[in-house]
Amino acid sequence: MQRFSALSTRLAALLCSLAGLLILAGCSLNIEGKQSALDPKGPVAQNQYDIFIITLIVTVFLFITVGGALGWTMWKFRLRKGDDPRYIPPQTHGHPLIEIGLVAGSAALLVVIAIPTFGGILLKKNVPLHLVEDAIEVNVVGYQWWWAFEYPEHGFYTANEFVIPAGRAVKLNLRTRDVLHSFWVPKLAGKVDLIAGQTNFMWIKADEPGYFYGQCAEFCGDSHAYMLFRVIAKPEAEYRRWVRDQQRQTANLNPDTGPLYAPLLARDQWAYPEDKVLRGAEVFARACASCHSLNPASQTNGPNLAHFATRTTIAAGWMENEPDELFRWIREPDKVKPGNFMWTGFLRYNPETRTREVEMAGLDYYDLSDNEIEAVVAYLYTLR
Ligand code: HEC
Ligand SMILES: [Cu+2]
Repeated sequence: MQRFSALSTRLAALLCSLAGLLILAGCSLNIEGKQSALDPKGPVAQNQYDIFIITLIVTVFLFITVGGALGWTMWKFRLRKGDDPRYIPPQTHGHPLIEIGLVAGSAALLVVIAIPTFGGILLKKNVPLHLVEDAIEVNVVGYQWWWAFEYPEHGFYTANEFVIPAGRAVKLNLRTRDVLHSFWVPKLAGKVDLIAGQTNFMWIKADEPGYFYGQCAEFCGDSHAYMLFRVIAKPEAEYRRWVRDQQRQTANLNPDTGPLYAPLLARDQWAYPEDKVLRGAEVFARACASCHSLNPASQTNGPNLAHFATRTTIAAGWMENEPDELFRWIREPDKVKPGNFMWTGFLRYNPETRTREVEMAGLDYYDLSDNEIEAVVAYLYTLR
């Protein structure tokens, strides 16, 4: 019995330290890390950081006073040689001054936390007056497992990355097309959920130009962990140029005036041979256009690809936008992001046959050859 309990104590200690190590492995000591909320780069994130610090100070104060009092009492009233172990010192239970003091003290500490917290909630929901005039507006729509961004004032859509002018407030209207998601760019602001049937608001502002990493922060199905996005803050002039560029058409969308989806980029700027690019346009029309719009002004079931070549990432921030990665993504999107609708297509439940029928076929159905995929990669890089 003795040996068994010694062994089990050791085992428990080992398991605890392993668990502790695992937990620590999830932490980063790099305060400037890509998704660190401890490195605020805008007023909303700064405000939330300040609230965090106030809460931290209050709780550390509580820890030290309560823990200190406990430790001091244990030390002072410890059992000494010659003490009678049955002796019970006089009790203070029911001492009104101490009890009222403790209740009032705790309440006061809660108020210290509550005031800046309520202030922070109000701040986050409404762009402050001095920033309202210059603010831009972006509609954010969450899909399983990617993001659409619409610029309603300029009439175009983009996906998974959006550009904002540094120094100006950006009002975000958050909606979802399917399940709950949560919009989170740690360096610019805390999380706000995207909830079906309603629009939530928040605003962000990047003080300086920068490249900010975002992430869906509400479990939303198979590929939730791969539902990333980027916010790119640019100086005013570059932002304006970007907006102008994004409004431009990049492919010939009119079947009457030319071959379907012929690229509009000048031929001498194509990075691939002509026959490959034109074959790619055909593949796109056949296997991709049902889900992807090449018109910057319209949004369909998949990410808008009108300016795909100007983006830095693929697959909602999960891969770099470069040819090998793009090839792999089109060849096996289900391996990159499990459950992905680009592979499975969109199904619809038919109540009559009581089965799920294919409403829009995915790449699993099209079974593209490597040649066709290379061609469509060549074509996609003309969409600038
Ligand atoms: C059944 C609909 C569907 C079809 C068909 C389809 N896609 Fe997609 N595509 C999607 C969806 C949905 C996503 C978003 C996937 C994700 O990140 O979760 C996507 C993502 C992408 C992306 C990444 C975009 C980004 O910004 O992250 C590219 C590039 C792409 N598709 C290219 C293609 C090409 C090329 C074809 C044709 C060969 C094609 N897709 C066919 C639905 C489709
Ligand atoms: Cu999500």
